[in-house]
Amino acid sequence: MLSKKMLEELNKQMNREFYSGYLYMGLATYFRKENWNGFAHWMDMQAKEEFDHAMKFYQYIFERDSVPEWDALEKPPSSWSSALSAFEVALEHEKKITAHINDLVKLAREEEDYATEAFLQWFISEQVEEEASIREIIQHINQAPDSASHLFLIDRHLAQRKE
Ligand code: OFO
Repeated sequence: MLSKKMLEELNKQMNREFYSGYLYMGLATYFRKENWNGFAHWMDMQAKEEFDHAMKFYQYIFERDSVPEWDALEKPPSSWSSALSAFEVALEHEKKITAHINDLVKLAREEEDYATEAFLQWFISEQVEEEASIREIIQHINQAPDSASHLFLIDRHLAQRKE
């Protein structure tokens, strides 16, 4: 069974992952409203990933003979000033999630909860990938930040995202 503290912290993270999904759906809505359907598709796929992350925590908590608890989710923003600022917000959000995952690993080590530490390793690698892929999109946008045709090419490229 998980310790009380570990359960509380894993539970918070489960709810943060659901919020991440909400945030990406807010971003998808913004891009779709602006007719950037490739960016919107990329955000849809990202939201699905986040809901999968949340479910990994949900299932893991049960596997450890504990019960997850649902929190109310904050309303995500739904408008940004540009594609660049939308992706910058996503990157800042992911950095915060990375810090939370690192804190969880620290707690697992302090508690000598090796199973939770092993469970969290997948998230450590996932955060490296997520930050890198968002950073790459920001770099592409920044190659010609004021060019609509450049943004159009990135939009077409992101429409190809499969998973
Ligand atoms: Fe974006 O990786 Fe989960 O939150």
